[in-house]
Amino acid sequence: MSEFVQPPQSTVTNCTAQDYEAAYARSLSDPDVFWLEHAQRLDWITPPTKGGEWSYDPVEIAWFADGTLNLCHNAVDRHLADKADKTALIFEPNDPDGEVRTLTYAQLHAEVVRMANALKAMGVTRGARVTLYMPMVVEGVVAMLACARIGAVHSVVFGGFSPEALAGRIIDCDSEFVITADEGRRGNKPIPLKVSVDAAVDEHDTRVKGVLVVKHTGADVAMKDGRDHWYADLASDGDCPCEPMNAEDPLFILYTSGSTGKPKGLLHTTGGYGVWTATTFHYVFDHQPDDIFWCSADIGWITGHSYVTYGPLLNGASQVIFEGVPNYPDHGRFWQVVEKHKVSIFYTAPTAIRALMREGDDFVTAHDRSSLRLLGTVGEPINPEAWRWYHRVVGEGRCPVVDTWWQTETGGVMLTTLPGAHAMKPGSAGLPFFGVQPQLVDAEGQMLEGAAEGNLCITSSWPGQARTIYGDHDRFVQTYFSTYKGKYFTSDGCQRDAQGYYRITGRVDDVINVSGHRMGTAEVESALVLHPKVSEAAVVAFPHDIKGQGIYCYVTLNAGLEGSDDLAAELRQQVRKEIGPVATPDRIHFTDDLPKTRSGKIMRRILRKIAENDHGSLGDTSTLADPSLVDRLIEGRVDG
Ligand code: 6R9
Repeated sequence: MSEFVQPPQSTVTNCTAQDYEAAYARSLSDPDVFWLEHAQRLDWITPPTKGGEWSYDPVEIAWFADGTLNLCHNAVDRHLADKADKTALIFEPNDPDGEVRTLTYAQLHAEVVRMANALKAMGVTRGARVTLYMPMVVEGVVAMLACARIGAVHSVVFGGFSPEALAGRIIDCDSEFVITADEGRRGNKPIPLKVSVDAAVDEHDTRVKGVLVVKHTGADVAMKDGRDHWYADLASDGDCPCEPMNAEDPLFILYTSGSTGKPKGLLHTTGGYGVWTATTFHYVFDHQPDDIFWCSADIGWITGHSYVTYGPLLNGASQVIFEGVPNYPDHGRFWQVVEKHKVSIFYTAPTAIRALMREGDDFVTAHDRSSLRLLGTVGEPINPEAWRWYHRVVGEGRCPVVDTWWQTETGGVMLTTLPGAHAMKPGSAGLPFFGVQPQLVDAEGQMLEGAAEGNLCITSSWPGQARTIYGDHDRFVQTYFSTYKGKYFTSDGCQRDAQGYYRITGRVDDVINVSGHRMGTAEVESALVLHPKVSEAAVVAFPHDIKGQGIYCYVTLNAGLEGSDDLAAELRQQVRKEIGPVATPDRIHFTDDLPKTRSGKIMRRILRKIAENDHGSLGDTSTLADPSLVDRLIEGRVDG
């Protein structure tokens, strides 16, 4: 059987294989002309005449620097001419019996103006940083757009972060304003957002002087006189023009949950980010006017910024905003929402796919998915097993799957197949998007040619690239441009096959070296989860007397199953079969769950420490979704 899965013959597509070849070649040979053309996807006040002006040594990056525009105008006002009555947002609440709220572009415009006026009434001015700590509701997207409208810089902090984490992010960018809600809802848990904002602001040395509170659940919350305002009290309908912004004016700051040190506030600017998200959305999701798009990411992450707020709305798309979680009230919730709103393009994370896969097919097949035509994944490597399930069961084998590799730092998709153009290879993200020049290098920075495995760098700039770390350009230079001088280093390991497809093997800090053989942890994990009883696996290194490093595997099983010595032996055999004896796991640790950040990323740092029997220095576990899991893991540690 070929490794490649052919896409279905499609009658409509934004990009054929020939189109891709020609456009990609031109994007490299003539990047300025190419991107100035694509810049025309946006409405400019002053159209740019300059393309990229950048250097990686020293690090200075600008795109379209003589252009002026406003991204809120582009996401909202611009569509009033021909799409005023088109649906922009369909809000699906946490509770399936709750009230669906649909906004046309005209209604979205009215709401954004009300929010922008409320921000002005609170004292927010052009250039001010505004921290958002919101549930996944319409007002979250509206607040981001309202900031963009008046030239304020939004910094969205995921609603699952603790008050401490929120305070750190408020202080780092010296934000004086917070937008929040009384409460959020996720599954059967209320999320006390306003209480957390109070804790962050009252117990830390912030300069916050205004807190705007959206009434969502109606929970009783304390309001501090002079500082806290109900959104409804400050909102007003009067005209609020879009502020003309330079292309290089800041649009937002977004903190990445750093594996080391304090979180980094990546800064994205207006023009380049707008062009990148508009263009990638159009091609990667093959967007057509009648599509109903749904990206399940929270606006607290870059995926929510680029493919909930900006990409879809810049393209005049109709999309679902979902407040809830995949397993409430049951594991069929995603597919029930797909059926209810006739979703045609669905974009989610591999961790969600694996979690739902383990619950069996019935939750999927109970719902009509005939509206779906395209599926996507993002956030971590997807193992071929989960890819195939997503493709075969969720997409009925009809829907192309785009496995999109990118980062907070890249602003939008960088590696993917295009749905109408390319065969797919389960487990491989695929090919570079227009203008992206990937390069694989070895540890010494030597460029590798052809089919190879190495560290993934990008050698030239692209419009959506982060410009700096807010307030710390040196750290930006150090983190991304100093390992390999003159190149952007992604910190991801990567393989390129003979067809030029890129497959991310995981962060390079996760590479295991067993007896001199390098192995991607994702590779071993992928082998483990091929076993029909395994739901998820996370593999880390531990010091090994003979081999240098040994392989320690944390394994979760499908619902209702228990680990045993026999099963451990089967799993070892499975890995030997898939990869080879060199990859044979040394230790298999059955666990009921894996430690994850609230965005669903497995926290390998913690798993490594436990595997190394070094629990004294577990570091910060406050971003864990379930902090009590750590003690259970330490107790269950497998030794010898
Ligand atoms: C968009 C987003 C970035 C890191 C990145 C990589 C991993 C993301 C991936 C993927 C394999 C994919 N990653 N997409 N790995 N295949 N399709 O997730 O941004 O939160 O900054 O994470 O996620 O390791 O370096 P961010």
